[in-house]
Amino acid sequence: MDVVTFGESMVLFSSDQNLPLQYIHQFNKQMAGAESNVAIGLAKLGHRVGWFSKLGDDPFGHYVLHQIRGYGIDTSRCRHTNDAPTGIYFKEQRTHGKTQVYYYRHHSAASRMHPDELDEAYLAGFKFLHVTGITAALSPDCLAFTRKAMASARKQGLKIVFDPNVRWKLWDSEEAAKQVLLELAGYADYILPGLDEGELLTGCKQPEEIASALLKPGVAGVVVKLGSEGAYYQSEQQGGYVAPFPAEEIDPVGAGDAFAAGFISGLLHGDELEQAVRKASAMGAIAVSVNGDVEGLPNEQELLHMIHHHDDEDYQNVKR
Ligand code: KDG
Repeated sequence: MDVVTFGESMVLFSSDQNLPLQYIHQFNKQMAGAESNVAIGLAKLGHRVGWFSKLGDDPFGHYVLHQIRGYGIDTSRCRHTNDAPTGIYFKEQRTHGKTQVYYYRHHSAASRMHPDELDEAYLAGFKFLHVTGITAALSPDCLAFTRKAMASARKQGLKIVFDPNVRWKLWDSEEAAKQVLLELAGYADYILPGLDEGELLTGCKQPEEIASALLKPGVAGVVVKLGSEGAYYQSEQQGGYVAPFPAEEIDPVGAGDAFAAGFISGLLHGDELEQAVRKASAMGAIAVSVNGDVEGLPNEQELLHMIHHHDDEDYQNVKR
């Protein structure tokens, strides 16, 4: 198997009405979660993926599981519990590109993932582990679970891709987030911060400085996501900027997850870092152009078509 990831997926209620949440009277029901977004992105690109979590033994929990399983993702290690409900959240989109989320996930089923429940032997069947900093912020048990999964994956030879994915509504303080996320980054082979996250972790403002600060021994690559400015990547041997792919920003939520999926897919194909980051950027651009986290994500052929089409149009890869 190729990639395994774990984390909380929730039922998402969004609306076609561009109104403050309190005035919306019609919602669409969807499913979303950063890690399952990555899993779905990778599955759509043809990779063999596993995702697990703890879901409520409730209609929403069963809905989430069926959705993810429907993409051909292995959910065999997912658990249900009667002790807590499946998390939900609401998305308010006042104008295109301006999105607010409201979580109802405190004490949710996923926040009860316990380290004793981790199936370490299952991890051994994968090449990559993808982890986000969201899980660590859900509860002390989830933090312990995340530490154990990363340590175990490292010991068992999986490559670890870590996305800090700071969700301020989940952390008590900047200091708490920084301390935990830096610790988790220490387990990773590849670290994918956004510019703000990089600044939080390192105190540096420039992508080059952020990448250098995070590129400790054992880290194979750091990629700083720069949104509409593209991305900066760095390894021991190489570093450079990848220009953005053009995108009409409709819904930015999920762009980082699509980026991670494109990046890991590139690595699985044996791409050099730069090429993997280009795939990641293309995926991010596709994700923001569609309302919904995963609905617009491409298959392998569509992704390559987008990249080559861009090359044909004299795509300039800005390297410094
Ligand atoms: O990255 C997209 C996620 O933010 C969204 O799917 C919900 O997992 C989510 C979260 O914790 O915010």
